[in-house]
Amino acid sequence: MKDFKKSVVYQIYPKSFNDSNGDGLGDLKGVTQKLEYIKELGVDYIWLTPFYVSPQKDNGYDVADYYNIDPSFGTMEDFEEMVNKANKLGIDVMLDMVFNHTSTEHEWFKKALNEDEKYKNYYIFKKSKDGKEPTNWISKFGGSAWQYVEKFDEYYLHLFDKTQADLNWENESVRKEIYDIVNFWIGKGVKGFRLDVINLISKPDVYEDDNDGDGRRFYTDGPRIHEYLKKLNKETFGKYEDIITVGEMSSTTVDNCIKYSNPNEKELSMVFNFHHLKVDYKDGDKWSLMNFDFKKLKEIFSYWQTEIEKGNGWSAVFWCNHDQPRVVSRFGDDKKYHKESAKMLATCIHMLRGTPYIYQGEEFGMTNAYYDTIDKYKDVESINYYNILKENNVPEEEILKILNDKSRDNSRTPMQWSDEINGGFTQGKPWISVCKNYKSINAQDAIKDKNSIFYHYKKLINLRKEYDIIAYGSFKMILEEDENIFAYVREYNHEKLLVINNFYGEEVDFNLPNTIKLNEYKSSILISNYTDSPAKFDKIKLRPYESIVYYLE
Ligand code: TEU
Repeated sequence: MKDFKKSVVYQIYPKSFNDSNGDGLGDLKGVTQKLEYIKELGVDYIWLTPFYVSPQKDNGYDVADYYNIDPSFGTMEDFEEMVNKANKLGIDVMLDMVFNHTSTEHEWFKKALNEDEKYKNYYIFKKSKDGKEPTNWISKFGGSAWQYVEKFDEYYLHLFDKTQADLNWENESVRKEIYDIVNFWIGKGVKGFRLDVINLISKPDVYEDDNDGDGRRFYTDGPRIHEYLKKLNKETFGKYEDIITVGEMSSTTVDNCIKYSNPNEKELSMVFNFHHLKVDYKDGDKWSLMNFDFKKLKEIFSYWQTEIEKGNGWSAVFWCNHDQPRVVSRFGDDKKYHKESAKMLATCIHMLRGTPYIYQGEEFGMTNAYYDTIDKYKDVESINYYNILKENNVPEEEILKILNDKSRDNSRTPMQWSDEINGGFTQGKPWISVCKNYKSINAQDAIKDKNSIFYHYKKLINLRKEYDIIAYGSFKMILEEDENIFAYVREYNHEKLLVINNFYGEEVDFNLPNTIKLNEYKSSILISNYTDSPAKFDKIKLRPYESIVYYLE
């Protein structure tokens, strides 16, 4: 059985991964064709973002039928073939489950609109208040979180797009439907679940205005969340020893995170939190331009690593996913130090305490999209915010700059397989434009070059299998105040790891603090992004983005 602490997960966004039939959209057969490539990297699981029947208003996070495959992605046979082949290669499949909301095209919602009381009670309909929305809550994609339905003279809640209606988890029938869905997919041989925005499912008893924010404090880690997760666990995946789960918990707290992931609580295996990915939000606003706050990044990592460890919880560790800009463009240098910075960032995240997640293309340093016109963007959130910023009279040029940095489409450009047309993603017209740098940044070149980012990731994945300390060691940050270096020590039994990362494109001196006594240890370099990093570590002149891991025993 796989130990999730020693495992690495590879995330696939099927729509942008590989198109097998030339319609411009990636599909499941396309995934199957590339499984050998994934196997070469050495990961244990693939997580696929939603491919269920969906009108695709939010690229599949608006599910209209949880039991069937959207025809644009293929058929159930294609799915089964993919799982079989993956399993033969030793890779397990993790699915993405969207249970906070359904598409308004889901049969349940259609029945609700048809005045079927049973199904109306699957969703959250409320009367208006003083001729206005029931509360002043804001949707995550901009605008009110309530949509008016004239027929009922009521509003329904949608924390995301207005075509994504929130489910009423208070209703036991809804919960039962969800158990059935999860059990159905377990029956198909699925070994993992990523639960979309799962800490938003428990809504408050009373709906009131939020005078200090957008309403999230009322429903994030809501009143019955732990009860719901315990029940879900018991009725579904908790019955099996070999199924892993990860909850997407955007703004959760450390205490809740521990509860979600401490094995005694029987909720989930681990949690994604996003606090470290908000260090370039000016005053908390994603749609702003700001250089990332490095010290804050270090502080957040250190705090979460230490607290989760104390509480015996477990984290998913990651830089990238389908909602985030590309890490090498965001926290590295995707031009002058493309290789060095991509490798440094990889080492930095893989050496933390937690299960690493790699997002397609990250393993060879795919960059942001750098689209220069608004019509290239496809993402509902990006388009909504483009309009909102326009209404606020922000100049077009600045909006495009903001989107260049922040849009979710930065990670959704087609996978760059080769230097062929469309980066080898499709023979047809891709649903979203390919990033222009595919001729120099692609999987084929990375595979050929033994010194590539790809092989650095491969090595990191192998090291985790070989060295227990990477999975189980404790974490302690050193040089807290340093403005260029993020360094930390991991410790397990008699072993230690000293991890040193220069986060900038300039040379910087590393001086091991006197308080850390490492003299009596025998040391060797486990991994580095320069071929000639020094064997001695008490004083080092670190080169741009240099990253070294010393193993001490
Ligand atoms: O995302 C949840 C979420 O809140 C974000 O990461 C969101 O994309 C970001 O805050 C916007 O700034 C999940 C999915 O990963 C995302 O793709 C879906 O759009 C969303 O849920 C709704 O299902």
